[in-house]
Amino acid sequence: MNYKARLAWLRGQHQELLNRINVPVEGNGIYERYRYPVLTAEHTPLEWRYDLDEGSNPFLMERFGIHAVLNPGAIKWNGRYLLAVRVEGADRKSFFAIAESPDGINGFRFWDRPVVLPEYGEPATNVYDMRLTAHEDGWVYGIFCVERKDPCAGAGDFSSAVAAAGVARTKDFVHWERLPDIVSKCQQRNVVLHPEFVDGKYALYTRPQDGFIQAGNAGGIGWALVSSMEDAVINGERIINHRFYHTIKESKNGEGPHPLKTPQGWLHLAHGVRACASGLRYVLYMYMTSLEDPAVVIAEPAGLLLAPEGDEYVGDVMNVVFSNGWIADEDGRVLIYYASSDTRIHVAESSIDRLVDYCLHTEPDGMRTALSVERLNRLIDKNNGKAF
Ligand code: BGC
Ligand code: BMA
Repeated sequence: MNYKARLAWLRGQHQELLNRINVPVEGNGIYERYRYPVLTAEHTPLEWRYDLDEGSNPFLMERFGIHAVLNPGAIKWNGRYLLAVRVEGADRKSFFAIAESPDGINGFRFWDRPVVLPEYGEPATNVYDMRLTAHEDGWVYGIFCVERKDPCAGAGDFSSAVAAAGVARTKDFVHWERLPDIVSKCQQRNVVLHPEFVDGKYALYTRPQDGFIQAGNAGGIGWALVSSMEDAVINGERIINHRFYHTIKESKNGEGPHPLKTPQGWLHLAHGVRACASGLRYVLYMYMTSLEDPAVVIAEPAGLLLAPEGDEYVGDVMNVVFSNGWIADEDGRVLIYYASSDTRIHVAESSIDRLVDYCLHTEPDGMRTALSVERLNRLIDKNNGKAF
């Protein structure tokens, strides 16, 4: 194809993708997935990927490869649905970019430019997985993972890294004020800011880790109060949602987006990881905490809420679903944004009522097979109109 024909073809393909209307797929009653991803690498603007000057790019080839879009923070902002997307280039570095949709499902479009995030301290090699929180102090905070090479890595070790929680805040999603990284004795990758003050302090969900990959002795979703976000120091955190042998969160777990407040308690979405022959398997699960004390778990349905299905299994990092963004609408609709296999972004729709029902009326894990069979028999008996 010559330059002009190829450009017309590229623009046509891009528009067709951007204008595709999504359709819900009936499912398990807890939520409905939508058939198509809401964002893929191909949704990024052509101006980001191509040099559109025939003189300097006669073959109209990609000059800035974009490989994946994943793990977005999410927020409803002035009636618009915004995602703070992790965009990963062909060079494996990721950065944040805002994508906007009028209804949260269709028509997601990237803003013209990626987020320019000011640096803090030793410049990061990578940043990813931003959680957005509109805090009652009036700022919108983005907390994200900041990854740097481990300064203690031996010669020839190009994998050891140190993960810390970076903090930035904004009022318009264009200008971001970078605050100091959160100081913590452990490595931290999944830190989430609770939207309300607790005892006059900022409350953080944390995920202390012994190393970059291994949860080690630490592990579990932690809870810590800090006096300021301008120099946040975690002095002591306690685990509020534990890992457990032979569950979907045996190896690791971490808070997803910040919890949603409901009259019955706080709804939490998290990821659980277990190891298997094909590597680490990431799934989503839920739990609920008390309104009086968001650090006290009041319900946790057995097992997973959402695992990869069909095409979702395939991608850069197989067998992964991950979520760090959801939006609760004024009418009770909940949009759960999740990425599959670290490659593309999907949405599943539910409601506050349904998720509360799921959490409060789905039985917890008995942690051993015999109790699972008892639980199943209780349900079968109920369905047969019998009681024990
Ligand atoms: C990757 C993340 C991943 C982490 C732990 C990082 O280098 O960018 O996507 O979660 O390693 O495996
Ligand atoms: C991590 C996360 C995500 C990623 C997942 C699977 O630990 O922080 O960035 O989706 O691994 O690779």
